[in-house]
Amino acid sequence: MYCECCGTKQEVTWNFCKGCGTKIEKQSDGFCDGRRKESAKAELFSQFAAASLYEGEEEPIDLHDSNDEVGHELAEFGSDWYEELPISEAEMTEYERILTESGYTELIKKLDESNSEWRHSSINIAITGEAGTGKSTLINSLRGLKADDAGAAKTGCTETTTEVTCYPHPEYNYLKVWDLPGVGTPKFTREKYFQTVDFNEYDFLLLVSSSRFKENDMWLAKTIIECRPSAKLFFIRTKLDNDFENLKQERRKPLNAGERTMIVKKIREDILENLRNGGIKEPNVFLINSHKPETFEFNKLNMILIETVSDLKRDAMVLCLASHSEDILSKKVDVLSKRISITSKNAAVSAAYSREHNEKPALTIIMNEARLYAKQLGINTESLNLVAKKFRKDISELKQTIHMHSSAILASEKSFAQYYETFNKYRFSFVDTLPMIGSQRKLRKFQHQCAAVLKSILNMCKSENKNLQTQIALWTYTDSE
Ligand SMILES: Nc1nc2c(ncn2[C@@H]2O[C@H](COP(=O)(O)OP(=O)(O)OP(=O)(O)O)[C@@H](O)[C@H]2O)c(=O)[nH]1
Ligand SMILES: [Mg+2]
Repeated sequence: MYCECCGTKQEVTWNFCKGCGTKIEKQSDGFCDGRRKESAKAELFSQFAAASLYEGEEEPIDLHDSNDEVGHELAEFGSDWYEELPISEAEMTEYERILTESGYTELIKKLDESNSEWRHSSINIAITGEAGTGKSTLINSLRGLKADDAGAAKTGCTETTTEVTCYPHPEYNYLKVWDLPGVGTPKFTREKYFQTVDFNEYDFLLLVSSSRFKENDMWLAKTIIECRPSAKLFFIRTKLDNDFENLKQERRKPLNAGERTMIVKKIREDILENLRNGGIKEPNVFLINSHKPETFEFNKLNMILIETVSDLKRDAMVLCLASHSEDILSKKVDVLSKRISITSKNAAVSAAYSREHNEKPALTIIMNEARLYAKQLGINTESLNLVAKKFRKDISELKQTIHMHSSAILASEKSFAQYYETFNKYRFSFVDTLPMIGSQRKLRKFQHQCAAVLKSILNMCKSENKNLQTQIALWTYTDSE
């Protein structure tokens, strides 16, 4: 029998709780009042509690980043760096229903869905402009591709776009970039343009030019602004690097930083004047080199896409953009950190309901999440291989230079499980034997442990990315010498 108030196990003959002094209402089934209702669910969690997770000495010690002390109430198991999501009674009932009706695999699928909603967003970006202005190259850059990558849009003077073509992101296919022929091509005359193209279907429209915008561009922009004032229309001036190359050829002395800034300013003013003269009052202009998205205003363009996309699609937008800049990286880290709460909750639930009553399914969930971190922050093996190849370096040398640990941890389930185990600082105590409180405590400790592992790997990936960026900058500088 257990005290309803503090959960302490009672002697059958006692009328008062030996822990807190509350009067014990004796029940025929041996549970005090509050406990009986929960006994079925407690049984499920007790099975999980029996798993080998928290075996060990009697003396409890804290988890990483935790102020917890065994003996405190469960309410104090909170955390200052992630929101510990409670598992409500309604959720537990729902989990049990799915488990009974459809089985464990379905339950895992449902948990996964709750954390993958962003993948169901749909983000459509339309790119239009005259032939040869750099539409296809921009489409590739927005998807993090080069022209010779699989699935890249064909580029070059002989590959003129004649049809509306959709280019989904190679991995996050909810991002679709649409190649639209410019106005004035035989199939896309002004008269026919809006019969073929419905701008309501797109989240953004990027109007591209590699010099000044032409009459047809202005007509298109004005018509869109008139029909749909809320449209997110951006003017993209490509091939800025060509302007600099031309200037370089014309001069004897190289341009200094001040002169370069002045030139960008002048080109911007010229484009703004060009658009205003065409009747566009407040144009949003970005000057870019699509071959090198880390230069000029490509980052600004990415950031405006993130900021102006609807709230529901923002996280999805952040995760599908290539990490060309510190701004995007920091947005990515924010989105990934936000996911720690739900991921650790799902991991804990998946372990609690697994047939073997162990943490293996949870380890899979958090390892997949940790691998997503490495990928998003550009330090997975695939990304590092590209960097190593570009700078003609050996991949293992590169890993050493950036003090890389994450790749070894994420290499296999075994290595990940070992790392995970180093976060298991919890030691078994007698409170853990209590049917409800004990199993709930362990569930929450487990949730906390998963979150601590995820946080640690995210920080690790972040710092490895920083080291990588420094190294890339160094190699780029050395190469240009
Ligand atoms: N230097 C430089 N070249 C670029 C840039 N953007 C595109 N190009 C080059 O310009 C040429 C045409 O680019 P595309 O992306 O094929 O142009 P497009 O607008 O898709 O052309 P069409 O499909 O024919 O209308 C290619 O050789 C690209 O490599 C840029 O920002 N800088
Ligand atoms: Mg093209």
